[in-house]
Amino acid sequence: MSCVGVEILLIDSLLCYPIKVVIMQEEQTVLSKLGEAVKSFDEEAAVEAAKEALKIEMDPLEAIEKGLTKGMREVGDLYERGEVFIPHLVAAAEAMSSAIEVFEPEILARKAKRKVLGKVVIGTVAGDIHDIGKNLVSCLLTAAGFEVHDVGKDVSTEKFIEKAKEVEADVIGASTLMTVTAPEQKELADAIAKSGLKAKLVYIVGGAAVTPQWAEEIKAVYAPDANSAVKAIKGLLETRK
Ligand code: B1M
Repeated sequence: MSCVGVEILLIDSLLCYPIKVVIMQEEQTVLSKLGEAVKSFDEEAAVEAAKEALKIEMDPLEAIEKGLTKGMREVGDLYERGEVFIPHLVAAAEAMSSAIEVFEPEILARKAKRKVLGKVVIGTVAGDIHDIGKNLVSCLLTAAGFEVHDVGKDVSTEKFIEKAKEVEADVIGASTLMTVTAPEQKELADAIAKSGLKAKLVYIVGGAAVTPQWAEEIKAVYAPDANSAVKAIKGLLETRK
């Protein structure tokens, strides 16, 4: 590269550096607003902060993970320490869900237009009504090009199997956030084994109560978050063709 070229590059990066810093500061402010809105159970503020995030063209997933989810984890910790109670959890969940609704169209707009990558049946296991994380996984899978059949929360093993047979699923995904309901994932694993469903079917589990060890024990695939769930499913379906 000529000296003039190097000079232009240098000037360019010197000029861009302050702009990048300003953008990062803006993003940090919005992330704090998202987290604070969830922690203060403020649905309106959460929606406003989500709209602000979109306005400054933040990655919606980053905003959800580093803003909303971070705030929700802190609320969960306060609940565990007896500093907030169920109505607070409900209000925090409502704030988070409403903000996610603002992000969803943007996430889905990024959907690649190509043939369906596979059919996924997903739900939260019987006895468990936590569905924010599961909804996020559903949304990302849809955006990635999967045909998603979301059977909802508190779903019996029979309903998972019935739906998977009906749609000829390639994947069953089960979410759970509570240790008391984690055994439902094992029940589902056993039912899948006996069901006569596709031999190459991928069974994937996730949720705050799930560990890689538990997934291994029940012979399921583990994903710690929505993004890795999409990556794992894509990779496995590709290799199992
Ligand atoms: Co409850 N709750 N809650 N709760 N709640 C937890 C889970 C808890 C850890 C709180 C605590 O004690 N610290 C605790 C469980 C303890 C345990 O078993 N270890 C708990 C409890 C005890 C309860 C009740 C029993 C309380 C009561 O009534 N006494 C009750 C349960 C009722 C029932 O289900 N039968 C209850 C109720 C509720 C609300 C209804 C008030 C509300 C849920 C609202 C809703 O979901 N619509 C609620 C909330 C909000 C929480 C916390 C605070 C936050 C959960 C959340 O939405 N996180 C939670 C504390 C915590 O998790 N630290 C807590 C944000 C979400 C994005 O994360 O769902 O983990 P998460 O999803 C992640 C990953 O896990 C992953 O991807 C997502 C991120 O990308 N993932 C998957 C999730 N599913 C996946 C599936 C996959 C792959 C990845 O493949 C299929």
